[in-house]
Amino acid sequence: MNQSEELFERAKKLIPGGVNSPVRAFRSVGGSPFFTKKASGCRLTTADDRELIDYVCTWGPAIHGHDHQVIREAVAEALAKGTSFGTPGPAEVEMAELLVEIVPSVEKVRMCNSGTEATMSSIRLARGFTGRSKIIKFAGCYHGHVDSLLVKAGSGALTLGNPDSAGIPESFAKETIVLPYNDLQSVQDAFAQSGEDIAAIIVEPYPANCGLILPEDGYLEGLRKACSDNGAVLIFDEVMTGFRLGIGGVQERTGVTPDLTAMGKIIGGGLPVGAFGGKVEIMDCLAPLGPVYQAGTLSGNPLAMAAGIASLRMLKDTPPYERLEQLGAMLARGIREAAEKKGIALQVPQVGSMFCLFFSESPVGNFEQALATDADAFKKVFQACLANGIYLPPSAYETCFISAAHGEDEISRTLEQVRLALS
Ligand code: HOZ
Repeated sequence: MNQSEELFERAKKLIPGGVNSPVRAFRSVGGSPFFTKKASGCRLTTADDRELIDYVCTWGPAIHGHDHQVIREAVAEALAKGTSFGTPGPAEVEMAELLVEIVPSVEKVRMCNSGTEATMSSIRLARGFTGRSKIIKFAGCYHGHVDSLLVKAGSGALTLGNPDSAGIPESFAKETIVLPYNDLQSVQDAFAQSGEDIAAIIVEPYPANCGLILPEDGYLEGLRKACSDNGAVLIFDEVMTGFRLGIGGVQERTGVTPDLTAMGKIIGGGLPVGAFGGKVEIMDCLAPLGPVYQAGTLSGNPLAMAAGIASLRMLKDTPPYERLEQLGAMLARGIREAAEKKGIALQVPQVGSMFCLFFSESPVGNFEQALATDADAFKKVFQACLANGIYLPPSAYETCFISAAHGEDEISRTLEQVRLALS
């Protein structure tokens, strides 16, 4: 037994499934997960001293690569002043100023501790603001493990075949209208039927927890119009896409402005963080100004703020996006060409530093089509790559990420291994 296997055996005795987040258990790709003892740049070092080129990037946050010196130094400086105050601190103001400056739709913002808290608080706020109860979400979109949003959800829920989690009372799920992504007619029909009750649409503007799905032309604009026409709040969950697909996320890329935005991952620079923000008249419904309650002992934590501010400042001062787009396109093109040569039906949707592998004859535009792709073929490629030093996400329904620490050498090495794995 190697070190990782030994650790996993110990973990399984004490932690359900041996992991603190289900996809990490490798259930859908087989085998036993490796344990990481350190990470630097675009590489992970396993407990068994294997080096892996990392395409998970801690599920998105590590856009600068792991253990970036600037972030490390910012955290060290903050650490010397205390780890948590339970009072407002200056870094929270700086973070708010940065987020309002960067994210087009954000006029006011509240910090929290995870993407799940950000989406959970966003829908509560939308309900409090509108006085309505129903939420529209889209099949395959994942908004963290919030009760009413774990319906036809992507990510680990989908990976493990439980897109509708147990433990959620039917009465909660009833408040969630689940519609197919990329189908505007169904949104219009839902508003025609229950418009008076619909508080919000919540959407990952580019769904990235069901593989990577891109919106058809006019789709996001159509969601915007449907909300505006019906007095509902449009919530973009940009936990994955924010600060990654351009500094202002999908809303900057597409010019479609939501009313509220859920954020996370990159804004913590690798520490636990979330935030939600948007229009002043909605945000001012939050306590202590308004009646919608939301709170957190560690919200605005000084270490997380320091890491996040350092991360955002680097993105502003030396934007990596053009280079990430080039690397992403190079990798996606290379994988497509390799599959074509071998006569393998493979779709590689890519935008900027995000991409995924869908083993399918035709492009994937929604949850049903993602489910119909060949997850076994992904499993084989995943295992072959892992055996040869390349770590792809351990699920056919997660998205791969590239960081600014990846270079052409790593991309070429990855292509070489993917070519060999595609057989
Ligand atoms: N739900 C996360 C990916 N979309 C997985 C988080 C983790 O396992 O760390």
